[in-house]
Amino acid sequence: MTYPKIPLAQSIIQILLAKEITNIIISPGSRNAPLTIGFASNPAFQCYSIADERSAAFFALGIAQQTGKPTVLVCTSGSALLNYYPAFAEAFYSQIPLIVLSADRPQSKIDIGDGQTIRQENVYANHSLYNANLLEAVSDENDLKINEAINTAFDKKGPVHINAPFEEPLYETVSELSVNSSVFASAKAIQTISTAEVIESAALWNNATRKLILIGVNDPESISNKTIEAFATDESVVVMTETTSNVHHSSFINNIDTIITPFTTDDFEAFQPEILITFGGMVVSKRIKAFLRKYQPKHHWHIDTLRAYDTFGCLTKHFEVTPNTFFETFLPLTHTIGSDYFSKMNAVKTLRKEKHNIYLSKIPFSDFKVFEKVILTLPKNSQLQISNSSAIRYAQLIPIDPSIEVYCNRGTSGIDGSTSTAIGSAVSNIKQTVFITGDIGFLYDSNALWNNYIPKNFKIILINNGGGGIFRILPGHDETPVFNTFFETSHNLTAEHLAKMYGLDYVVANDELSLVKGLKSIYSQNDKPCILEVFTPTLENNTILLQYFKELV
Ligand SMILES: Cc1ncc(C[n+]2csc(CCOP(=O)(O)OP(=O)(O)O)c2C)c(N)n1
Repeated sequence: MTYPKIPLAQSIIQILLAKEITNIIISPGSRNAPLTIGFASNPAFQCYSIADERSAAFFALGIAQQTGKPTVLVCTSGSALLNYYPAFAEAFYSQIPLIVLSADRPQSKIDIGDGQTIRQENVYANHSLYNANLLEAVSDENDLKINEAINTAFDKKGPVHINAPFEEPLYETVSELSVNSSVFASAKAIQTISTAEVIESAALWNNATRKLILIGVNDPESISNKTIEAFATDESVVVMTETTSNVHHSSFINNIDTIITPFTTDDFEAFQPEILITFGGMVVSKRIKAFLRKYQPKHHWHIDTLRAYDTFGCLTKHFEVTPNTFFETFLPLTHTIGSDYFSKMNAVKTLRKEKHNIYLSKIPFSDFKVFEKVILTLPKNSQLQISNSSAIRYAQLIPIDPSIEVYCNRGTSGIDGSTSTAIGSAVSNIKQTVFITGDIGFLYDSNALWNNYIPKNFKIILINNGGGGIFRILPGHDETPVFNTFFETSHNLTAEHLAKMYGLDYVVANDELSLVKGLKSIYSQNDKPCILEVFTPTLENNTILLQYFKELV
């Protein structure tokens, strides 16, 4: 076996291997040569070469999102590691484990005029769960820091930074290891739930006639069927699921905005919950957030092993266990209470469904129509990756087949890495992956296509509405040159040449007929990844969407 000669590089590689972390994304550089040589020479590691660090980091995020294990990013010194920051922040807020391994010069070479050096230590301090600032010589202290960083990424499900200084020569190798690194297990305590607290909460629950459960970003199949059924059969419980929650039941509300946007003050008052239980990550629906901030529940309990955000300004309890653990303890202590909370909301749901269908059957070709067609024709058991921002919002309005897993970078809601994340996820996932994106997000992250790993069955559905369509939907839209230039960033670009340059199939649709044909065509071939670019009418999309909310009553 070939190993880097530098002992510190050997230590890092050995400890990662001992902890079975094997997905390594390497961006080119010289300072990181000891790490690159070490990882690439060892068949135990699956190494990916991606030149653009911003894209590399989102690609790594996609892999970690699917595997649930930390993915390692390796880069050179200087500005390289700053380009990881968008994905690093996304990983922090989405609770996805990432390990950034940045090569550095020794501290004595920083800020003395040496080339390609910046202050790398603690550079992600605001969003990093652990910063291992290593010293050049191998030591127990270094080993401890490396172990701590990796254990933290696992236990706290988020990004960590290991900064490793290397002095030249960087490319020398040896055939025997010269270090014997120490590996420490995590000291993670098993989380338990206070029985007294659960009994107290169950008593409140049993007397409440209006209980709302709101589920944000969640891994597929993570909530037990028993819990789902218990919610579904309680007439005092309304469950609202976001598309990214990956939780399904026919009695749950999976189109929050469709239900509550037309609400009057009376409707909101009647819907105000006494108890709100939330679990899962970020919530997309702005309207539910605005509602719960204004009509606050008396009790808001969040269930998550790690974090609880006070999103609505009324958080009263954080149960630091998994939802399944919580409900397994909690539900046996509860009983039902007479209530019309569910039936009233269910009547609204039935009405909205009817109006939704009428509206969609009469609208012309537009973003909304395209989302309906695209979502309804997604292959069963596939994985859907969606970009920000109007894409995920449209997707929340259309029912998605429960066999389809849905993901979106909602940690920071950035448009800067959705394509790279989708490709990373597709690489480490055997399911058919479909990625729906807007044009600005797609063009922003076009370097996502610059790698050799895009699976042949990867499909991009690019909805090109000539700019940032979201800004036409948000309040503040005014058809002025300032709006077109600085908000919408209006353009006439297409993906045709990018598709050609990167060897992807390219199909165009610009009306309903060509869309249906295009969708059929992309799903019928799997010998090349492809882009279906759908052109929609810029000036009509927002009017059609905004009118929808008016016709739901
Ligand atoms: C990195 C980053 N920069 C800017 C934004 C603000 N932003 C949100 S959506 C959006 C435009 C997205 O346009 P497009 O991808 O075409 O999608 P559409 O809204 O048309 O569906 C922008 C610039 C962001 N979310 N992330």
